[in-house]
Amino acid sequence: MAGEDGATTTTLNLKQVAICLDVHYMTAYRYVRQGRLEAERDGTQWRVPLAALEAFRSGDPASGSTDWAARLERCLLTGDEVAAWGVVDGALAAARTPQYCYVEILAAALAHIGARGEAGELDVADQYVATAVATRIVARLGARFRRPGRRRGTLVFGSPLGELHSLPVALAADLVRLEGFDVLELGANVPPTAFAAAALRTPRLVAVGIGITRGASVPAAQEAVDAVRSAAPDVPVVLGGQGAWDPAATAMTGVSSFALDGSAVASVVTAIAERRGRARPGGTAQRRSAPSRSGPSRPTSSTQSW
Ligand code: B12
Repeated sequence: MAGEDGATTTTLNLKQVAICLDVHYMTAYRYVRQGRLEAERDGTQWRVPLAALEAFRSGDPASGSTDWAARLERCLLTGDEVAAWGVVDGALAAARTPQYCYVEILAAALAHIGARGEAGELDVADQYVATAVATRIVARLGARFRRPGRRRGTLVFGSPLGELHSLPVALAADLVRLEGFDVLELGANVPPTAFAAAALRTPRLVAVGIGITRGASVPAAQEAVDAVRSAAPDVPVVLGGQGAWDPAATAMTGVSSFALDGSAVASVVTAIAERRGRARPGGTAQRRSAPSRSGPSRPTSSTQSW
């Protein structure tokens, strides 16, 4: 297609897109804001690649309405909260569950942003922009994880000193809330003493969950585990997050369960609660042995009786 200066152009502005699609300018704008039509920001303007317009016109599902994670990723990177929520809202309207939105859409989009950052395609500012929008999405979507009715006990969740990845713990906490548990969230960069104090003062405590996203956080996580163990020896400690995959995590002591991904979180916590429920009438639950692991270097999402 020829631009105003006669040169060949590979992108169109929204007015041109509206003409091509035979829709109002505002409709074309809405397609972009909803993430349905791929576009790049150029100063104050949106530019739509011709290939994206063709994909939109042909209804190609890979670039159209169903690739939620890719659409959300674009909105996260442009810092567009309204459009980002539009994608999540669209997924909910298409009968995707809140868990699906977290694990298959939001976490997938963030993982892809991380991979692109590692490949040098994005810079570190992109991660911060994406995080700011993702945090607001979690705040809005989080309400859907609250369940009325009988409570199954409380968990204390946080990330240890030096670990600044707070989003993964926030998502994990909501996934557990959906199962009828309450979660006291401490956030990120939490000192060992705060984990211990929270464990001591929380009624109906099921477990303490420590989240690490980097292998470098294993020593800090160990200090947190030790602090909880010495303050409240009977309380199970769950290690969760991507950092729990690190080989160094397999050498940690005092960890009763690992929850390595979003799909494991709820089942691991439920298994602990059920065991503790059974153990209570007969007295205090006792620690038995180290948690089971499988595979040469990676712990499985597993639980161990206490
Ligand atoms: C967003 C982000 C950031 C944000 C964090 C903001 C925040 N408030 O959380 C900022 C920009 C601050 C950041 C900083 C850094 N980051 Co960063 N970050 C990411 C990114 C893109 C997304 C993380 C995320 O939220 N994922 C989504 C969550 C939901 O998925 P998840 O982690 O798998 O969590 C699920 C399960 O693991 C489990 N779970 C998680 N936690 C817990 C806890 C418990 C108790 C339980 C039971 C379960 C559980 O349930 C979750 C729900 O499904 C990742 C990329 C990636 N692959 O994830 C990089 C990534 C984690 N960062 C990385 C790095 C290197 C850094 C920095 C060192 C440098 C940098 N790039 O800026 C610093 C370190 C800061 C520090 N000291 O901690 C690397 C880590 C590599 C490694 N293995 O060590 C990654 C993988 C990027 C990459 N590919 O290089 N980061």
